[in-house]
Amino acid sequence: MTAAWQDAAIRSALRTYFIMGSNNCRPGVRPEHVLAEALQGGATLFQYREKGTDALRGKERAELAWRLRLLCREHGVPFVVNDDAELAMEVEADGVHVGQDDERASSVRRRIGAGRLLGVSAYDAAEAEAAVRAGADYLGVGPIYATSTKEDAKTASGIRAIEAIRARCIALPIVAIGGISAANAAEVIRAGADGVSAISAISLAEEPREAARRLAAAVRSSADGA
Ligand code: 3NM
Repeated sequence: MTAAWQDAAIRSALRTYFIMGSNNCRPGVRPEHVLAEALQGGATLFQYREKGTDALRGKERAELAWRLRLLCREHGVPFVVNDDAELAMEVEADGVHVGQDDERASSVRRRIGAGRLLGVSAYDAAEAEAAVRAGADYLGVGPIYATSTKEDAKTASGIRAIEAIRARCIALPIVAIGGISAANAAEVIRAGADGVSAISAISLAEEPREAARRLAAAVRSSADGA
C-alpha cells in the first residue's frame, strides 16, 4: 500500500494546478501539446477533466488519459482524474477529484485507498465541512470569479468563500477555481488558498507555456508576501 500524501507535498502540488480535457483546447491544437507546454511553464499538478460538449468517451478517452498521464510522469508532476475513480486506477493516476454532483467522496475514498489524493469541490463552508468528513485531502473552492468554461457553474462567490472556510478553522489545503488568471491569482492566495487552478487561462492561451509561467509567478510572489 502507498503511504498517504504529506500535507506540505499537497500544498506545494496545488500551487499552479492546471485542468484540461480535449474540448478545452483551441481548434486544431492537441491537448498533449498544451499539457507539455504547461508543464514546461511550471504547472505543479494536472487534472484530466474530459467533460461537457464533445467530450471524448470510451477508448479514445482512456488513450488520451494515458498519454497525458505519461507526460506528467516525465515531469514528475501529479496526475489527477476528474470524476472517474475507475479510469484513475486504470492509468495509475495519483488521485481523483470529484464535484458535488459526482460519485460521493466517501465512496471514492474507499475505492482509491489512502495512498491516492482525493480532491473535492466545495462552494461554501458547509460543503467544505462535509468534504473533510468524507476524507478529502484537499478542497477545490469555486467558482471564485465568473467562468464560461463550466456549463453549469454556480454564481461566482468571490474570495469570500475562501475566507469563510478558513474562518471555520478548516485547515485542509485549498485550491481556488473559476475565472482565475495571473491578474487575480494573488488576491486568492492572500484570502487563504494554497494554490490556484485554471483551465482557459492556460488551455486557450496562444502560448500556454508563457501563461502557466505567469500564473506560477503570480502565486509565488503572493505566497512570498510580495
Ligand atoms: N469547476 P476556467 S469552475 C471546472 O466552481 C470548474 O467547481 C468549477 O475554468 C467550480 O479556469 C470550473 O476557465 C471551470 O474559469 C474553471
